[in-house]
Amino acid sequence: MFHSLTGALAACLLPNIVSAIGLHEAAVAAGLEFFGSATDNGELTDLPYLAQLSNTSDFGQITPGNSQKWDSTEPSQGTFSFTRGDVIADLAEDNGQLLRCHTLVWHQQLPSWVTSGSWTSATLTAALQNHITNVVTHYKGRCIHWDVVNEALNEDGTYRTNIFYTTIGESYIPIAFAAAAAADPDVKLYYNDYNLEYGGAKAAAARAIVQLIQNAGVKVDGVGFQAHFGVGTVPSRSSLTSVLKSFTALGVEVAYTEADVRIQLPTSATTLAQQATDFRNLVGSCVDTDGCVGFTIWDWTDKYSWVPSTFPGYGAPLPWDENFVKKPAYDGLLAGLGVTVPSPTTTTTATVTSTTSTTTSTSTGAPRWGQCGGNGWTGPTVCSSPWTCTYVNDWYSQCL
Ligand code: 9MR
Repeated sequence: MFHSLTGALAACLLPNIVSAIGLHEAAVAAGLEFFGSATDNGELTDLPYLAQLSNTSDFGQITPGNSQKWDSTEPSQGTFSFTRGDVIADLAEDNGQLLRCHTLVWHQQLPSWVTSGSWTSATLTAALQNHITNVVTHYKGRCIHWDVVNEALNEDGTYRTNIFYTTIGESYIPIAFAAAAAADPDVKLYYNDYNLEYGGAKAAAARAIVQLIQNAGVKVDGVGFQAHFGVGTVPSRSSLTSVLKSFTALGVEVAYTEADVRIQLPTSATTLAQQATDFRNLVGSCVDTDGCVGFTIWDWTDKYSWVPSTFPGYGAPLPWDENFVKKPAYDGLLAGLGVTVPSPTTTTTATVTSTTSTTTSTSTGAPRWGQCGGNGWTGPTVCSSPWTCTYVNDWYSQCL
C-alpha cells in the first residue's frame, strides 16, 4: 500500500538499496506510517537500551508498555497520576517519535478499588467515563492512537466476563469509545486484542464490536492486532492479509500493535530462521493491506520481553537479543518491508552424521550479524564482505 507518491517511488527503488536502512525508514518507504516499539519506564536507565529505542531510523513510534494503564493512572478513585506515562510521552516528543497510547479499559492491571468495588451499572459507568475523560484529556494532542478497549473477548468470540461486562453489559464498549472521543476528537480510537490474526470466531466477534460501536453512532477508527505468537504458528502472508482486509472493509484502519514471536529455549538456527519468516509474513501482510498503518513490536530486545516470566521455558521473541545484537528476525522484517537484504558471501556448510556435526566456513571473515570482537573474544576479528566489524558494546562487536 502506498500513502503517497514519494512512498511509492521509494518502494520501487528499494530492491536496489543494500545500504543500512532502518525498520521505520523501510516501513515509511513501503507506505506505512510507522514502525515502532513498546518500552517501559524501568528500562530507560539502561543507556545503551535508551540509545537504540531513540534510533528513529528503526523506531518512529513508541508505546508505553505499562505506565498508562489504570493501576498507574488512577490508583485510587479520583486521584490521577501521570508521572510515569509522561516520561514516555516526553521521550517520544524529544525524539520526534509518534506515541501510541495504551490502554484505557482492560481487565488486567486494574486497581482494587475497581475490581472490588460494589458497583451498580450507573456508578461503574460514571467511574469508567471519569477515568477515560481524565486520562485522554491529559494526553490530548500527544497520542496518535488510544487503545480504548483491550482484550474484551474470549477465544470463542464470547465476551470476557470482566467487571465492566458483568456490571454494565456490552454497552461499556461504546460508552468507553464515546468518552474518549469527547475528550480528544482528534486521536484515533482503537479496539485492541490478540489472536485475531487467525480469523475465525474471535476475529468475527471483534468485527462485531466495531459494528456495535458504529451502530451506536460512536467513533471507532481502528483495530489493533497484538500479534503475540509462538514461532511457526504465524499464518501465511496472504491469509493474514485477508483477515486484515476483513476489518478494513468495515471502514476502520488496522495496525500490528504488540508483535513478538516466542521460541522454546534454547534457540537454534532453525527456530531463529523460522522467527525471521514469521516476522516477514506479519509485516508483509501490513504492507499488502490498504489501511494497515503501522507495526509495533512489544519492546525491541529480548532483554526486556514479558515472555520469559509468562511462558516458562520460552523467550527470545524479539528482533534483537539480550545483548542488543540483531537476530535474523531483523532482516526478516526488512525483507517483509520490501528491502532486498544481501546474503553474506560466506557460505557455511554443515555435515551431520549420526554421531558428529561439523561446520566449515569457506571464508575467513565472520558472517553478517556474527561476533567479531569484544572482551574475551577469541574468534574472528574481520567480517566477510561487505560487512564491517562494528563496536556494539565492550563485550560485543558485530559484523554489520
Ligand atoms: O508488557 C506488559 C507487562 O510488563 C505486564 O506485566 C503485563 C501485565 O499483564 O502486561 C504486558 O503487556 C500486555 C499488554 O498491555 C496487552 N496485551 C498483552 C501484553 C503482554 O501481556
